[in-house]
Formats: sequence, structure tokens, C-alpha cells
Amino acid sequence: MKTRRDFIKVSAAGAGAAAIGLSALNWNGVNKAQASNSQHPVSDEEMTSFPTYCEVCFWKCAGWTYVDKSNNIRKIIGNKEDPHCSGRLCPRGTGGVGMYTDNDRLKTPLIRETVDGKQGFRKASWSEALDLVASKMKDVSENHGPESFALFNHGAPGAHFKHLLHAYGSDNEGEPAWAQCRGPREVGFSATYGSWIGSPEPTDIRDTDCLVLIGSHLGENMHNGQVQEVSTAIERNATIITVDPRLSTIASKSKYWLPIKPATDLALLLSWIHVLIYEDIYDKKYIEQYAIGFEQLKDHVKNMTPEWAYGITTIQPDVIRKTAREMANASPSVIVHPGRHVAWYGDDSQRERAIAILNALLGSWGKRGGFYFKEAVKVPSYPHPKYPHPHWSWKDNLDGKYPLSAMGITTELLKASIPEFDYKHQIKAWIVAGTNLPLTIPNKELFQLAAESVDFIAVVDTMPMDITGYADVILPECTYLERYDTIRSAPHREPNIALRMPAVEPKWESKPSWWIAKQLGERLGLGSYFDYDDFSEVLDWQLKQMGTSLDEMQKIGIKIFPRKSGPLYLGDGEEYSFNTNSGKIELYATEFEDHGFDPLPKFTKHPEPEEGFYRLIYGRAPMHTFSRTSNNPNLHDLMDTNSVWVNPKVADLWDLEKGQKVWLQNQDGVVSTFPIKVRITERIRWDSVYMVHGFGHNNKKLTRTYGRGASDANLITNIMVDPMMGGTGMRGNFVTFLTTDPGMEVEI
Ligand SMILES: Nc1nc2c(c(=O)[nH]1)N[C@H]1C(S)=C(S)[C@@H](COP(=O)(O)OP(=O)(O)OC[C@H]3O[C@@H](n4cnc5c(=O)[nH]c(N)nc54)[C@H](O)[C@@H]3O)O[C@H]1N2
Ligand SMILES: Nc1nc2c(c(=O)[nH]1)N[C@H]1C(S)=C(S)[C@@H](COP(=O)(O)OP(=O)(O)OC[C@H]3O[C@@H](n4cnc5c(=O)[nH]c(N)nc54)[C@H](O)[C@@H]3O)O[C@H]1N2
Ligand code: SF4
Ligand SMILES: [Mo]
Repeated sequence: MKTRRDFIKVSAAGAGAAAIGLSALNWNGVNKAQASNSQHPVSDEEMTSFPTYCEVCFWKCAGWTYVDKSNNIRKIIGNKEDPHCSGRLCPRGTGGVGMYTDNDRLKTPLIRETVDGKQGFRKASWSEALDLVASKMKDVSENHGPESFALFNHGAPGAHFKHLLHAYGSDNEGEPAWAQCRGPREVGFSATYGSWIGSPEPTDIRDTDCLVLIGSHLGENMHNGQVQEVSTAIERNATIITVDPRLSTIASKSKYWLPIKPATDLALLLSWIHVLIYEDIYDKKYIEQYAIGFEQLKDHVKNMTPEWAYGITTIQPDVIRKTAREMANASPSVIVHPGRHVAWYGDDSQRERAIAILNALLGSWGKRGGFYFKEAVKVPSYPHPKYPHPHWSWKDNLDGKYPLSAMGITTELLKASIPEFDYKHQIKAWIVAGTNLPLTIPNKELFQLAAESVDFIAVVDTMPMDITGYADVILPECTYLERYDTIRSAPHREPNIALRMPAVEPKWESKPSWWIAKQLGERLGLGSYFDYDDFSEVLDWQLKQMGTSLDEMQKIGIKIFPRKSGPLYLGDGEEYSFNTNSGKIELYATEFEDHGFDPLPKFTKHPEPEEGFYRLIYGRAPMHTFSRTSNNPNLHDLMDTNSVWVNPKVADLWDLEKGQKVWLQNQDGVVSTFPIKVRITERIRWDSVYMVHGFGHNNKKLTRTYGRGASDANLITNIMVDPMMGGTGMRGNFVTFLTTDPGMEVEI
């Protein structure tokens, strides 16, 4: 494996290698596209470069795809102008070309058929497959109403299918980005500051003096711009405080590592709030000017002393005090990071509220080195007729439950697909585009029951992922390197847009999502919603409205616009109105109170593992994204399986050896389909085990990754649902070890 330096050298070669200090986080990576072509080196001048933004994860770094004269992609590098990546892709983005070269890709449309009682897929032409999907959409619309057709989506394809779905008359769509990922933090921060955190997070890490990470494992969580800013902060000697039951990469670089007992973070946060208030070291001026509810908060945390928290969290009182003082010393240049995947224990919106409150006491919102005021450019929507008004939507099915959910809840859409749940309105059919539900949604049984219940499933994917095994029709999308897509407009310090365009022709018979959606629309008589021959026309129209053009964007890839909303930070004592009920930062959340939820966060105790069981926690590896990259030839070479991290004490108790394969069985008797290797390490608490999410694939068509490692999702059957927004807390599951082969049946 190459070192980080090799990676920088290779990936930054064309961009004019910048000296960067990322070694602190020890990135590993390799530009395999270039390596595999190394027998015929070509210079940048002999190649053509096409702008893109990366689809290997949702940080969406802008880059350049270099193609040689024989139409081979030679490398992908970061766009220097892009604030998401500053010219440097992460190992996954560099290896993104493996998504294009992977021979396991979906090559043609496929239709499920039964021959002699045995189900399988047969190849189909595009017109046959599209006709079939459109006819099912018509049937559903006529017999049950268009609202009964749901969309599960994630990433770029989602935009095209949302447009189709809205034109067709349904807004029943859900993506894992809400209930399985960041929904709780948006609810917690919105109730406090009247604003979502959003993506990328407006954390001013590069200028911070103190960064507090609660579980956020930046460096393994490879969100590029943030990781680079953390490196800058480390070089500037910023204090890093990491709270994690596991010695994560960033914990090992931190001044303080607080190896908290899992599921107890709220107690730590409340005691930090207690120290700031009762040691009188919070930002008084800021609170007086901008916040309401201080007295209620003060009273609320009165007894939540570090000694109280110690009994719950196992973190020593003096460490709690010392770290609170470090934060106060750095104030307002301090960030208590909101995290990103925060669907942990079901009280997640309240944990996020505590994080939001802590930041307010430190005066960090709207301050340099804290949170800056982000800004995005609005992309005008291409003209189309008004969408019809759906007769019901996912919200109506909730009957008042999860009132603060601002996006469709995937698990609720699944439940509404199962007649036994007796929802007011039934979901009858799905399109799934860009989300691998069996590995993404906890409680596989619920997913399977839902998949069995619906009349029809169409899956749009690039790979024969686990989800395709449930499809009636599979539509192969080409990869991001082979297509135009919507304009990336993400909030940042400076508003900016990025273009994705094809660098090469789609391989085999794969097609872009915009084309698939348009074809379906036309078959449904919705052609007026797709009034163009090629998506480049849409882009050119939009870009011209924004004062640029497709021509210009093809040359520059990314365009930065001047800010219109005012400065990045609050001036000293500047008047400011927040978008909350009171116009102030709400330490006491009136929005929560209005909905009958605690206006101040309370600690609730969560169940603990029984003897012989360990809490299952999970996270990321720098070279993989969820389940989407484990079959990527380049990235598979860097890491081909996951392992289960076990504390030496536990290993001793169970007589486990390094590298031994075990099966994991959870509290509900569910056993991992495949075995997983044991990694014995002091870096994990004795009461927990850890694994990287995204392995344990079940589909044999994934020739590299099939059967390698275990799927955490498989073992997550206990979901702790957030009553405010439907988030699926996934860390209340406990596993034990099986050392002999339980003879698991493989489903697909
Ligand atoms: N157990 C467990 N569950 C989790 C998590 C966890 O850590 N553990 N993490 C949660 C979080 S934070 C998130 S954000 C979600 C992520 O959930 P998902 O987005 O569902 O994650 P992936 O597993 O990457 O699945 C992406 C799917 O999109 C396909 N795909 C990739 N590129 C394209 C494309 O260009 N076009 C199309 N049509 N398809 C494409 C891939 O082949 C794959 O099937 O998972 C959540 N669920
Ligand atoms: N390489 C890579 N990077 C990614 C992704 C990827 O797939 N691959 N996915 C991206 C996405 S969509 C997301 S949402 C983010 C997710 O990444 P983050 O938001 O950074 O992290 P989480 O998944 O919430 O948390 C993982 C960490 O939480 C720790 N942990 C477990 N239980 C507890 C607990 O009770 N308390 C505390 N304090 N810590 C705990 C684990 O040990 C682990 O280190 O990563 C993003 N970045
Ligand atoms: S962080 Fe890495 S994988 Fe994610 S978009 Fe950027 S380069 Fe791609
Ligand atoms: Mo996520």
C-alpha cells in the first residue's frame, strides 16, 4: 500500500502539486487509473480534461477527468478552485474511475422472469424495460392513485426521478440522508438557531482554536474539505477534543480523548453546559444579546455536575471540567461539531440540541473559527408545467407522529408498503435509484416484508448491488464519469456552482438517469415536463440565467460568485435576527415545546448489553463509501473486507485470536450471513465492538466483494426511533460471538 505522500504526488500531479500537511491524518490512496496505464505514460497536454463532481460520496468534490486519445480515462484530479476539495480528491474520489471500469457493472436492462418455477433475470431492450415500468406506473395511478408510487433515492439520480415523480403526481419520496443520517441534527439546530447545518457543514475549522468531536470520526469519515481543514487546524495547534468509545484516527491526534461509555453523550454535554454556566465562563455578552431561555437552562442543568456525569459516562470529573475550560478559553473560536451520521440512540434531536446550546454558550455561531454564515447560489428551474397537487403525502400517513420531520422517512414509507401496518394510505410500488436499501435501512426484516408486499419494484443502479435482487426491472445507469447531471450548488463561504459532464461514452447499454426519467415521462404523457432533447440544453439554459454558460463551465468546471447575504461572521455586537419563533437563539426551544417535546434536553438512560453481549458500533474507513465501493477494483485492493474490533480483555475471555473468523449474533438471535475477522485492539472499549459499515454483500454478481466481511445493517434489528423526526437510532444493538459455522443460508 502506498503512503499518503504517494497519493498526493499522484493525485495532485496534474494540478500542480500543492504542499499540504495532511500527513497528520495519514491518508492512504492510489490513482489506480494512472497506475494501470503506466506502461504508456501520457502528459496532461496529450489528454483532454472534462469537468465533473465526484459521486463516490456526497461531499461532491469538483474535479477533472483526464482522457487520452484512445478514450481511456487516465486519472481524475481535484479542481483547484473548488472549496470542497481545494484541488485534492480523497482516495475514494481518486479511485472513482473504478466505478467506470468495474466489469461487474450492470450492462443492460434486466427483467425478472420465472422459468420452470425458478426466478431469474433476463436481458431486455431499453424500450421493453421502459414500457414495462411506464405501464406499471399507469396501472398504479389508475387503480390506486399516483401517490401510491414511492421513490427511494440518494445522490444525483434522485433529482431526475423526483422531477418525474412530482410530474406524475406523487411526492412520496424518502432518502437515507434524513432518517438514517443527519435529520436529527437539522431538527436540533433548526430549533435553536432557525437554520439547518446542511452540507457541507459551515464549520470554520481552518480558523478554529478548539474543535470538539462527538463521535465524528474525521479522517476515517473522509469528507474532504473538512479533513483538510482539520489538518490545518492541527498544524495551527488547535486543541482537539474527541469523544468516542473507540480511539479513532482523529482521537489519536487529539489533545483529549474521552473514551465515553456509548449512549451516554447527552450526560457529558449537559455537564459541560453546567460547568460553563456555573463557573461563569460562558459568553455572557453573546447570550444576553442573542439568546432567550438562559435562566431556564441554568436551572435545568443545576444538578448536572461533572460528578453526576461521571457516574453515567465514565469520564472523570476533572477531565470534564478541564475540557469545558479549554472550550471557554478558545471562545468564540471553538466548534462543538454537530456530527453528520447522528441517528444513534433515538434521542438524537435532543443530543443535537445540547450541542447547539453548548455552541451558543461559547458564542461560536456566526463567529470566525466557529460557524460561518454559509451562502449558496439559487439554480433557476428549467421551465415546465406546474406539478399536480398530490391528494396525500407521506406526512398524512403519520397521523401527527414525527411532526418535525422535514423530509420523507424511509422506514415509514416501508411500513406504508406493508398492508398489516394498516396505514391510511398504502404504497403499492417503488422506484429505487441510488440507494442500496438492504444494507442501508436498519431492520432488514421490515425491508424484506415491504419488498415482498409491493406489486412492483424498479431499481436504477450502476452495479448489481443487493437491492437489485429485489427488483422486477433493473435499469442500468451509467456512472458519473459518463453523463451530464444537475448543477452542483452547495452552500459554502463563497457561493459556487460546479458542472458534471461526460468524459467518455456510457459503457455497454447504460444510460443517464435524466434520460431514463425523460423516457418514462414521455411514455406517461408527461413529455411537456421534459421539453429538451439532451440535458445539456437544460444546463445551458440554467447557466445562462446565472450569467455563465455551458461553454464557459466546460472550461472552468467551477464558478465562484460574490456573496450577497452579507459578511461571513457577525460583527461585534451586530444586530441579528434568527429564523426562530422568537428571532433569538433559543436555549429554551419553543418549537419543541409547541409540539409537546422537552424544550430543554434531558438525559435518558438507554439499555445496556447483557452479559456476554457487546454494543455494536460502526463507522467509516477512509478508502470506502458505505456499501457502494467495496467492489470497486481500485478501492477493493486497498481494503477488501471489514473486521470486528475487539478489546483484548474480551478476546481473552472468549479465547479469540487475531484474524480468527467469527459470526456475530445479535440480541434478537439474528446471525451475520458471513463470518468476520477478529481484530484485537486496545483502541476499543471492552463493552463495545466496532466494524466498518458497507461489507457483507449478498449478491454473487459482485465478484470481488461478495461474502467478504459482515454487514452491520444485518445485525441492527432494534431501532430506537426519534419521536420528533423519525430518525432510526441504530446503536442499541448488542452482539455476541459464534466461533463455529452456524451454516447460514445465503439469500440471493
Ligand atoms: N448499518 C448502517 N446503516 C447505515 C449507515 C451505517 O453507517 N450503518 N449509514 C447511514 C448513512 S449516514 C447514509 S448517508 C446512508 C447511505 O445509504 P446509501 O446511499 O444507500 O449507501 P450505499 O450503500 O452507498 O448505496 C448507494 C447505492 O447507489 C448506487 N450508485 C452509486 N452511484 C450511482 C449512480 O451514479 N447512479 C445510480 N443510479 N446508482 C448509483 C450504488 O451502487 C449503491 O447501490 O446509509 C445509512 N445507513
Ligand atoms: N470514508 C468515508 N467517509 C465518509 C462516508 C463514507 O462512507 N466513507 N460517509 C459520509 C457520511 S454520509 C456520513 S453521514 C459521515 C458519518 O461520519 P460521522 O458523522 O463522522 O460519524 P458517525 O458515523 O456518526 O460516528 C462514527 C464514530 O462514532 C463512534 N461512536 C459510536 N458510538 C458512539 C457513542 O455512543 N458516542 C460517541 N461519542 N461516539 C460513538 C464510533 O466509534 C465512530 O468512531 O461520514 C461521511 N464520510
Ligand atoms: S470526499 Fe472523496 S469521495 Fe467524497 S466527493 Fe470528495 S473526492 Fe469524492
Ligand atoms: Mo450520511
